[in-house]
Amino acid sequence: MTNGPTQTVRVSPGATGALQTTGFVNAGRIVADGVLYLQTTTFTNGPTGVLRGNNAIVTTPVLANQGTIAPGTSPGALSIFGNVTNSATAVFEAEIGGTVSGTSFDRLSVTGSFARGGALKPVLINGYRPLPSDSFLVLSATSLTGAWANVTDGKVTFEHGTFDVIETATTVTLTNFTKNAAYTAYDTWMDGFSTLTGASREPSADPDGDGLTNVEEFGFGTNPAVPNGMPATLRGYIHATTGHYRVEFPHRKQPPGAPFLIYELQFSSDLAQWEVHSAAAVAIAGIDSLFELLTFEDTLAPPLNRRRFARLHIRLAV
Ligand SMILES: [Ca+2]
Ligand SMILES: [Ca+2]
Repeated sequence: MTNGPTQTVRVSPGATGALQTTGFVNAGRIVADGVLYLQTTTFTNGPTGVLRGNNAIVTTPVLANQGTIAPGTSPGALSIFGNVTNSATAVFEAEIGGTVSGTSFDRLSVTGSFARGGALKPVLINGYRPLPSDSFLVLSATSLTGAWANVTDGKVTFEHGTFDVIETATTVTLTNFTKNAAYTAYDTWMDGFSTLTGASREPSADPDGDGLTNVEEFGFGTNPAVPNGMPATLRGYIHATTGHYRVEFPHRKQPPGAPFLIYELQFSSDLAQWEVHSAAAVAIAGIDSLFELLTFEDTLAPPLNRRRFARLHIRLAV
């Protein structure tokens, strides 16, 4: 029996549910906000499967995880009564948005054995950035075996930076957070906008509702708390001499060899197929100490008697 990739099985708070069949493969989402009993001969959380929830999973067979175990429904505490194994594709996702266990950061408690495998994936949420002295006990089990593939020399590197991973025979704790260069630059810029707090500070957020995400505002040098007119940021035209399309936009100056922002320019003739423009800028003009105006030329040769579109993806270099 299978839970399909687009399907969700949810046990509501206060409720009890049971899966009673021979073998069961989860390819979708199982949310244990109540108590879920796995009374199957085998139970596999497949590579696309996600186990979540704020309550408990009681498993009769070994819970074979090939997918994601993510306590809470962002964030929370989940208990597993039974034994868990993790294969190479497995992910243990620990959301961290504060220092309160099971409330503002994730906690998984396993009463049996937990065989580590695959990836340990910390995720910082709601704009929260831990102090180096903060520690987060994200996993406990009666016995811990195995190892995560992405923990090296007692450290895990993830989107925002690095945690030390302190592992005992029964617990896993994340501490000594060190921010990477991209988030250091981004957060320093964001600190200049005191009205933006919590989740409004995230790179993907658009708190002023102007269609530019915060990371795009960072890349263009616009104000993330004040709506902008879009045309000011990306201008296209046909160059009088070369006859090629050109696009120009303000670009934050980067440390040589160590960019903290990635600007990816793409061209299209039909808005369906997009080509990444990999050639260097044909012109660079100074704007101020932080920004320069970059000009790129489309490779499509004249005559240009058809439509042409450009778009720009800006993301942090992590
Ligand atoms: Ca915006
Ligand atoms: Ca804005």
